[in-house]
Amino acid sequence: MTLTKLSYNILVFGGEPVEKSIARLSRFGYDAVEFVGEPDQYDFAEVRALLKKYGIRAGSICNIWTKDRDFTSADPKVRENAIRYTKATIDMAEQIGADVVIVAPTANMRIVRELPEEEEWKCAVEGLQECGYYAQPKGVTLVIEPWNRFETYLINRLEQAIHLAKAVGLPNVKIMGDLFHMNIEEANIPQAIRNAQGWLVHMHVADNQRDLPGKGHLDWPAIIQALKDINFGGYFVLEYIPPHADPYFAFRRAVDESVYDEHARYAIEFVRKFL
Ligand code: LER
Ligand code: MN
Repeated sequence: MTLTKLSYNILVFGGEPVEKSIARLSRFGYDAVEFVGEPDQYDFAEVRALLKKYGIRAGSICNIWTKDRDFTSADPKVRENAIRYTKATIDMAEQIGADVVIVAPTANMRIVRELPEEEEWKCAVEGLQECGYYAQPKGVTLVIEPWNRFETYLINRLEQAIHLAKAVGLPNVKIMGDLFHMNIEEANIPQAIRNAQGWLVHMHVADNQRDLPGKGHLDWPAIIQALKDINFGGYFVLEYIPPHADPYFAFRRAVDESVYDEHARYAIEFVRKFL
């Protein structure tokens, strides 16, 4: 496991001007930035210039899976929109120099199946294949993110994400783990990480209740050891999300900037103790 890909999802900085987020992460020693998957909200040339100015790189893009962006919706227009949207975020990745885009096969918080199981699976596989092919020449890897059962019914555990990635069958379609979701859905987090060797290339990092690492009861030495054992080399992305039923609420809320500073400082100090 390397220390060269420590990153932070700026979704949690409440939609402040992007320069503030980039400057903050650079100031506290992060290597990369995880951007919000809303291509229309960024000026790519400005982002490139800011990354250069603050000496930090773009790592990944956290796509936002609203109701109208859903690979397995019963509505073909919504399915097409998920593909169109994902391609736009892949373009964004290429434009700002990020090499990872996070994907999910259902809208966030859709917990009821809409299509017959076989058809749904076909839509998920074919939709991700189309996006995966599109991402290949741009040097972008798609990572499937499992969410807990209250945010999706379809892919809740790493092994299910691997099953889907295998069905997609492209070298640039892999999986990620989010420790908050894993704490709810995996029987044994370190074992799930070890079982995902070769597929697990990206992490979202929070404690059991989605607070900063070290503020809850996850077994950090065991988790970090498992990542070291599989030689994890992907982005290790802090994703602190405030306690709210809608995870995207973090993007809409605004708190005093000193709170964001304190979070970013605390998180990197905590993580560095283990690496
Ligand atoms: C995002 O990374 C996430 O973990 C979800 O809960 C919401 O998209
Ligand atoms: Mn996540």
